[in-house]
Amino acid sequence: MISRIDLRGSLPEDLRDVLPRAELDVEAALSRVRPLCDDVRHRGVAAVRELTARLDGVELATTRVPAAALEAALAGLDPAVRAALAESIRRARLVHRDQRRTDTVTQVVPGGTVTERWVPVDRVGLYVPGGRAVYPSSVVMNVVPAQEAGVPSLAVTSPPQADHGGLPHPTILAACAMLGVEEVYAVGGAQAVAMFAYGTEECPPATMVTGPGNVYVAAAKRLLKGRIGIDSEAGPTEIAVLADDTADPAHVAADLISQAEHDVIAAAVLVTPSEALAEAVEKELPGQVAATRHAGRIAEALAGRQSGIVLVSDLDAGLAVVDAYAAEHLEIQTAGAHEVAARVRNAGAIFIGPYAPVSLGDYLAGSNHVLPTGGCACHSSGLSVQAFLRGIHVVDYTRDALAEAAPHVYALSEAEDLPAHGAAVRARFEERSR
Ligand code: HSO
Ligand code: ZN
Repeated sequence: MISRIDLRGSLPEDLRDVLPRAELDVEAALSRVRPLCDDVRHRGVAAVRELTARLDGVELATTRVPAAALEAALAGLDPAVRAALAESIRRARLVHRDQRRTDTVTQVVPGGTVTERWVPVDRVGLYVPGGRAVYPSSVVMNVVPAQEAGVPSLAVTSPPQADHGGLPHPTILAACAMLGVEEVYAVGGAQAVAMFAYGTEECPPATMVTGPGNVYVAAAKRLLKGRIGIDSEAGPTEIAVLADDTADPAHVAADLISQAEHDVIAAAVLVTPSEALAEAVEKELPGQVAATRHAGRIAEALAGRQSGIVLVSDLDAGLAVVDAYAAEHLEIQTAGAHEVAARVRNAGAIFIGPYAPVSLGDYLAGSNHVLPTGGCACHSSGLSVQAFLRGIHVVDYTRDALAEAAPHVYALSEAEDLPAHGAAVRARFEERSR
């Protein structure tokens, strides 16, 4: 059901070559997505409508979801789901509010300051997947940081569902209503990213687009990056669990399964120095998988070459492995889990001990679940307020402070053979001969 990789003994030079990894061939999707984005660029909403009819099988009268549909979705929302979303929003707001930045003023010299001013982007388009992946929780995870960052204009888009009257899934609409998002579009796929990048008659262009999506959404983000800001190209979900003998194999198996549930290409990796735990988890998996609703795709994800149980000689080697893997989600289920977690360098999010499963983070921990995948956690972070802010340096120098810096500017401008740079400063101090 899940393969084993035995790395006991010395670890290979480049660990990343031997570790399982989910792959998403974004390059291959680029050629399919390019003409589609061009079409939206040139023909605007007419192209979006045609593509939606062709790819989603929905004829849109208008791409914008009417306010009445948002209200109706909220009215029809299961009260338990409504309560859960309300609590999810409340906790996420607590965490993301604390991420706000205050401007810092640095006095560099007397009369010379540099202020870092944090300014939210003007307008954000948030992509929420549809189809099989109807995740109102992702609406929360995208909208809350943008709102807490103070983004003044915010639109959500999600693919129209033929079996929901050509609107996005009602739970998505209800989540938007709960978050106070009034501007919602029934557009999915690459055409949604193009709609935000170029704007249409019905949707003003956005400065930035965020949110996970399928390979076509990722390809469109890659293609249009620059024209529009992006968060990241979200790849398939990943969980890594670093565990020892103290971990409960039933919990470890359940957590691996929980993320394998997302997709046949989702990745579930257990890293352990304990052969006994590896065996116990292998024994747990078949029964637990069989008992769950999406057994088919979970079994495929676990058996795929992106998943596996990695045996290591000790916890230090385990830490080296999880750092090289740089998982989107990393659980630490070991003795002294806090100390072990503190040593981790690369992960999108870390879940400590037996009572912090990834699915808590997916919904209700307060942390964000839009996290770097595919090993990007070694250089990127998950979605946060910071993702929607720009730090603008504001330079303020008096005449005296500039005079004091001038000789150094002259020296560097000469060294770089850019004399006009020096001249721009010198001009402030020369008598004008006119
Ligand atoms: N685990 C997914 C997020 C999610 N889980 C949404 C359930 N719903 C990627 O972090
Ligand atoms: Zn999940």
